Formats: sequence, C-alpha cells, structure tokens
Amino acid sequence: MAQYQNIFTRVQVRGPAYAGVPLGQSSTWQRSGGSGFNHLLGKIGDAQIGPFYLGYLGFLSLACGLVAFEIIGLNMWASVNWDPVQFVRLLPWLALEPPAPSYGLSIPPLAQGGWWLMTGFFLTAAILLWWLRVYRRARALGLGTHTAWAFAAAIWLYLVLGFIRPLLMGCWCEAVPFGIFPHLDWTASFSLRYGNLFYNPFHMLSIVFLYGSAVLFAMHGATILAVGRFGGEREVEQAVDRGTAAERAAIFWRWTMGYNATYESIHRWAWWFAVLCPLAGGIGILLTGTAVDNWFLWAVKHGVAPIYPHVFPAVPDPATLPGAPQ
Ligand code: 07D
Ligand code: 07D
Repeated sequence: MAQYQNIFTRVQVRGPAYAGVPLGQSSTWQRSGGSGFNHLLGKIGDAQIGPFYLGYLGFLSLACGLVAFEIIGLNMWASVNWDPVQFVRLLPWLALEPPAPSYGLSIPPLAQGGWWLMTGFFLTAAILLWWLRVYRRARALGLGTHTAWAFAAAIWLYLVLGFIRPLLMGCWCEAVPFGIFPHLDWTASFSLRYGNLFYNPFHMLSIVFLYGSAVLFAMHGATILAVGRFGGEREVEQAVDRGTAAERAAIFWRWTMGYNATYESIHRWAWWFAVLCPLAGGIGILLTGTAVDNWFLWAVKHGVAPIYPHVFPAVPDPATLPGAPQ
C-alpha cells in the first residue's frame, strides 16, 4: 500500500523566488546575492537560497571572525614550521594556547600567549556582533527576540569559560586553548583538577537539559511528522485553531503519558531546556576554583558522595599540597 512517508522525503513545491518583506526606510543596506534554487538542499530544507542580508553588523562580525580564524590557523601552521603537509596531517592536535600562569592577567608577548589573547578578543567581538545582528534582524521583521536570548545563553557559557572565570581566578592561563583535541584535553584536565566535575550539581543540571533537549526534540519532531498526514506541520494554524492533527497529537501523548504539551507550549519547553543547558553549565564552571576547589570533597561534605572506608593509607588531595599550581 502506498503510504505518505515523511521521514526522509519531502514534497518540493516551488513558487517564484521570494525576496521577503520590504525593508524599512531606515535600512541603509539592501539584501544582496539574488536568489537561486537547489534541488538537493530542497530535500532537507527550503530549496531557495538567498537573498542574504549582510548589514554592517554582519560584515563586522565576519571580518572579526576571519581575523580570529586567520590568527589561529597561522599560529598552528607556524607551530609545524610552515610545513603544509604536517599542518593538514596534525591539524586536529594543533593548538593556540593561552599565556603561561606567570603572566597572570597581564598582556604577554605575542608568541607567549599574546596571539591567544588577540584571538579571544576578535572571536568574542565576532560572536557579540553576530548576537546584535540576530537581535536587530528579528526586530526589523517584527519578531520576538527569543533566538537572540537563546544564543545569549550559549554566549554566557563561552564567556564564563574563556573570560569571566579567568578574570576571577586572576589568570588568562585558566582559559581554554583554541584547537580541536587540545580543547578536549583542557576539558578533561579541568574536571580532574577540580575533583571530578560529575559531582558538580550544575554540571548534573546541564546534562539533564542536554539529554532533555535531545529527547524533547525527538518527541516533538516525531509527533509533528506523525500528524503530517493531517497537516500538523502547519503549527501556527493548529495552535490557534486545534484541528484534527493537533487534537490527535494531544490525545496520543495523553494516552501514552497521561499529560500533553500544547502546540504552543512544546516550543517553550524546548526553548527552556536548550537555554538552561549552557545557563546551568556556566554557573557550574563559574563556581569551580572560585567557590569550590574539589567537587568530590564537596559532595562528600554534603552527603552526595559516600565517605569510602579507610582501606588504604590516607592520600592527600594533590591540589592542596605545597607547591601545587594554584
Ligand atoms: C552541531 C552547530 C554547528 C557547529 C559546529 C562547530 C568551529 C571550531 C575552529 C579548528 C554542536 C563549529 C566549530 C567553528 C573550528 C578551529 C580552531 C553544534 C552544532 C559544527 N567547542 N567539545 C566539539 C567548540 C567547549 C567538547 C566539536 C566551540 C568547551 C567535547 C567542535 C566552543 C567544552 C567535544 C567544537 C567549544 C567543550 C567537543 C563539535 C566554544 C565544554 C566533542 C561541536 C566557542 C562544553 C566534540 C573534537 C558541535 C568533538 C566537540 C567546538 C567549547 C567540550 C570542534 C566553537 C570548552 C567533549 N567542540 N567544548 O557539534 O568532536 O557542537 O571534538 O566555546 O566530543 Mg567543544
Ligand atoms: C560550548 C557554548 C559556547 C558556544 C558558542 C558558540 C562559534 C562558531 C560556527 C556555526 C556547548 C560559538 C560558535 C565560534 C560557529 C559555525 C560554523 C555550548 C557551548 C557561544 N559531560 N564538562 C558540559 C557531559 C564530563 C566538562 C556541558 C556528559 C567529564 C567541562 C554538558 C558527560 C569531564 C565542562 C556536558 C560529561 C567533563 C563540561 C556543556 C558524560 C571530562 C564545561 C553544555 C556522559 C573528563 C561544560 C558545567 C553545552 C559545562 C560541560 C555533558 C562528562 C568536563 C551538559 C553528557 C566528567 C570542563 N558537559 N564532563 O551546552 O557547562 O556546551 O559544565 O560523561 O565547561 Mg561535561
């Protein structure tokens, strides 16, 4: 029997290219790039590409992002003596590291972390300018600014990791290096240095919202695809006038779970789950090394982790020994 399958397939309905609503009088930039169609992209999204709105914020953001990207790339290339083959071969392991602990919060020479500091400046400028662009484009279209605020939650975690926490700790050396595997090494050693991040309750909460976002996204995506045959993907109409699709989606979850979201509230659930992941995470990182020095000992103190019986002789926490890096 022929069935309407909509996991992979998509009906491509193609009208004339649509430039979007007219730009207001106040706009100094025009949309650029014209528009075209791509059949393959149309299989996973909308087939129309462009026009693109660059604007001065977009331009400045891309320019700053390019500077940061270039500084990272050239430093990595220099670290393999400008050998192009080794550069490509070792790329995932190459790094641009922050300054050594002895520099504290001062500005170090370029080759001793100065390039890292400069990259941080340009990357942060690029991200903040992109945030402004997201905010301004939403306003220009008369939208809410929900996307900008969700993005701000991610930027919060990024700023805590690379700027706010290092400031509080009094050292740029606390920040994350630029590099694919080096930033993973940093993440692992951060956890070890502070007594296992698993015992940080804000890391736990962040994981709840990370996993929760995935399961909610799967449930929502599945529900909407499942009622696609009744026009359920036209969510706005279904939110204001609950038709047969919304009705069935609600009944499905009421039958299986006893409780259901609405066509509108599911997006609030999704928004909060996604936003709370980096928001909680940022709090957890900010507390680490500033308020709490060892999450395992913290957890023992608060009855989260058990006190292990003294089978072996006592081992002091290496971080509390004289001469340990602070
Ligand atoms: C799918 C949206 C698209 C985004 C993509 C990432 C760059 C970097 C730069 C080579 C979901 C684009 C990547 C522009 C290129 C250079 C110099 C988002 C999607 C496709 N990480 N991390 C990755 C970043 C931190 C951790 C991958 C950025 C923290 C772990 C990618 C930041 C900690 C793992 C990446 C950042 C941490 C990764 C895939 C900033 C704790 C992995 C990311 C600015 C949170 C995974 C090899 C992805 C991996 C991975 C980028 C911060 C941990 C390179 C830009 C310091 C454990 N991280 N990360 O898909 O495969 O995100 O690593 O804060 O296992 Mg990371
Ligand atoms: C990084 C926000 C910044 C990104 C921005 C984007 C560009 C490019 C380009 C699109 C991701 C900028 C974009 C520049 C755009 C293009 C082309 C968001 C970021 C602004 N952990 N852990 C988390 C788990 C362990 C550790 C969060 C799981 C170990 C550290 C998350 C496990 C150790 C940190 C999480 C696990 C450890 C984290 C990240 C399991 C390592 C953090 C949430 C099962 C041995 C971060 C409080 C997020 C955090 C974090 C999950 C294990 C270390 C929930 C599932 C015990 C140091 N971990 N972790 O949204 O917030 O990141 O911690 O083992 O800093 Mg963890």
